[in-house]
Amino acid sequence: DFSRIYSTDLLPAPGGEEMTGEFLKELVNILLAYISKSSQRSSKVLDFHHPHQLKEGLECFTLDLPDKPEPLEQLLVDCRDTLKYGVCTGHPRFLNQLSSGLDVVGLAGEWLTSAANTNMFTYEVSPVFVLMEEFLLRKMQSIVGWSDDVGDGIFCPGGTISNLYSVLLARYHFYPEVKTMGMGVLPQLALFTSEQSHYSVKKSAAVLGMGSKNVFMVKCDDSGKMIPSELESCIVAADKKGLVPFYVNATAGTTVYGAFDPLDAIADICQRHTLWMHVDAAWGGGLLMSDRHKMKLRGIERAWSVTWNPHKMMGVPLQCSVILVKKRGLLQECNDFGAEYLFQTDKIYDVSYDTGDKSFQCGRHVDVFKLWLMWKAKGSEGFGAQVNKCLENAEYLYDQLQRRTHFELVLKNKPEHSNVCFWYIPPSLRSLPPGPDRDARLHQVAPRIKGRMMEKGSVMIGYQPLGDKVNFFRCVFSNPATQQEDVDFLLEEIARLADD
Ligand code: ABU
Repeated sequence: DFSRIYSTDLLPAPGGEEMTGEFLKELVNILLAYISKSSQRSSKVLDFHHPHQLKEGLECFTLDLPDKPEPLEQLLVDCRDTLKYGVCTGHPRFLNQLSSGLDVVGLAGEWLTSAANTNMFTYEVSPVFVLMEEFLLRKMQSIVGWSDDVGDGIFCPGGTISNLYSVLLARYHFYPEVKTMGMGVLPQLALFTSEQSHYSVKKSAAVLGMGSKNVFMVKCDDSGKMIPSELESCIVAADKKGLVPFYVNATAGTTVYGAFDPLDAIADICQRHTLWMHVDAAWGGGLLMSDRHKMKLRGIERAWSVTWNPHKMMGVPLQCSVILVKKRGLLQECNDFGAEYLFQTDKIYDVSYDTGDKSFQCGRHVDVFKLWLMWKAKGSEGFGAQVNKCLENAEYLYDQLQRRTHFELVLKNKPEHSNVCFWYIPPSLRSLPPGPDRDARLHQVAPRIKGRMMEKGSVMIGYQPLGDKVNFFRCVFSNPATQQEDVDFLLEEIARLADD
């Protein structure tokens, strides 16, 4: 009974050890019930409420904050309710996002990280985590294919920030004086990325003062891969306009189609024009763990920098993202300001391990431990098997879509990654001829079905329009809990919910 117990009764209060243990055990029970429920197919993926409903408060759940302390009993109820009204991203039928699943060892890693509650900026306060970071970055660099004498990197908050680092570093590599003198020393720079790439490349150009209009969107083929000859034409055209090309982003695993750009051909072009080649492998990087699929990233070893998100295909709890940089020392040179209150040079240990000044953040969360612990638990082979399983699910869905009536694939070829894109054609549209009227009506189908899915809470899958294509479903597999029966359920549920 926690109804008369308050947070002030917990450690570090004298004698608070027993109550702290009881409170944490109760919390573990709540989490265990949640994890167990999340893995049951009979339970809902979500219990949807509109924002105004959650804001107004439901049963005993309110967002209001009190002036007086509340007992631990209420806090435990709040914990339960917070999970109740959230989305079970570990549920086998959560297929909505590139990051999904609930890895128990990863969760344990995150708990330990919070208990340690430290900061990645100096060896002084994070001796073990700093060395783990160095070790894991080297491991990932070697998997990318870089030799031991090159390579650097840092864990950072998500793929967008990793991509931002790549643009920042490329600019600093060519124009180091920008760090002190600012934009005035720069010519009008041009960046290149495919029309299917992540929006973070444009965002990086905007954030770094280069302007999103100076990002050239290179045409892709029908499967969503950048066309190398189009890249070269764009570079030549930008040059003729008086801009200075300096950076190319190639994508290994695009967000919607899961397409892999031809990295070797892009590397040849970058080499010819002396351009920084970045590979955004936020989504596709996980395939490097699989002997069966890693050849899809052939040429990644020629990149100057790489984004890779273990929180996506490798199922590490959010967040866990790295930027790998081939040129050692560049991160430090580009970002360091040597704040004397933090990065003193006369410490008792080798201060090159105070790696925090490589980052443009100051405080930095420890994202490395959960990945390290999961790697120990699975081994590289376990991650490989996990990736293979997700891609097998994608192939199964692709086969089913070909077999079943009233579904249409967006891309005719077998998926390269775990993305499978498709339309469902409801009864009222089946007799309509192709054309603008059918397209306009088909555009409304996926959002309507998705809305019904969310209200029912049975399954979650994403949708979007893309280029000239009206709204279609995008199913992605990164959750090891998902099985073929969930794929069958998804297709049957879509047909059920599509009732006109
Ligand atoms: N680019 C972040 C991931 C987006 C997604 O989960 O669909």
